Amino acid sequence: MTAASDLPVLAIDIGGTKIATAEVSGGSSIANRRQAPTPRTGRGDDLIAAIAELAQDGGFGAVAVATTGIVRDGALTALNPQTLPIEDGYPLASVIERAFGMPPLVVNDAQAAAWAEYTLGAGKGFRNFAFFTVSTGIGCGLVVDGRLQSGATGLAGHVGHTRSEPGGILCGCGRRGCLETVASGTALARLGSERLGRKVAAPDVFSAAAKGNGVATKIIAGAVDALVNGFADLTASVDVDCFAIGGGVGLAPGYIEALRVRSLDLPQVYRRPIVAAQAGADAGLLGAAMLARLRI
Ligand code: BMX
Ligand code: ZN
Repeated sequence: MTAASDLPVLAIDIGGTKIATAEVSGGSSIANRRQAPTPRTGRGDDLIAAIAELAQDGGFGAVAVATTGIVRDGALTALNPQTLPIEDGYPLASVIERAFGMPPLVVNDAQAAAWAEYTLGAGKGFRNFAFFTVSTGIGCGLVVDGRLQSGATGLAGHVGHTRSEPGGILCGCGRRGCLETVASGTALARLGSERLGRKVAAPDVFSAAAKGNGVATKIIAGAVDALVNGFADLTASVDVDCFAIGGGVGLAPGYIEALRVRSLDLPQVYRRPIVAAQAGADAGLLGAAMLARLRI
């Protein structure tokens, strides 16, 4: 009989824009990666239906889920329902267990990606490490003194919801002026659409800036400034050794360089290396699979 630890892990990544599934073997080898748009209906069961379409069932040693939102005792709640609308406390772990026949490991997407980067990517060798995904929302996973932080309620690392702009717009989490309202892909699309006078998505703001559009350049500079100050706040809180950046916006050409340049304006005491995440779009899948393996 094959031991559970010899079989691949079915890894599932639920983001605000897309859902991915893959089989992860031997720690970091990915096969059968599939992807589909996230059903943004607000119904958790529609997420499960989309996952069931993507993933085979059977032949796995474990099931691992990385998801946007707060994970507490296997239940999922959106901190910002604009990033993923879902009913509060959706029992993700028990519904996945019913669908796939085994209790899954469920973890926040940025926390999972931070673990992957810390273990085998950009965070290797650091004791205090932060991974930021700048995508639909802004996620952050924190490793402090070698331990992944999730907190008693799953909230640890939600730096996207620290205040960036006093008196700024209302965030979906209920606070005003969160970093996510200024620097996420959603924020860039909103600010771009407001200020460029046409409906645009985040990549359009980057291409307009690349063509020399001053309004687009200013929007991106504002986001970069907000993020770099978020890094400084976090450095002041837990003395982060290194920041790794992922996500569709974070990995846009020139973005990390812009963060580095802006960070040079910070007082020396707050400056830390800013590097690209190495696992790219697979970090959430890999990190969740690794955490599930630790449990087998
Ligand atoms: C939001 C929050 C985080 C998440 C981050 C990045 C929700 C639904 N999500 O701040 O939990 O890590 O977005 O999410 O409240 P992504 O979907 O952009 O990867
Ligand atoms: Zn918020």
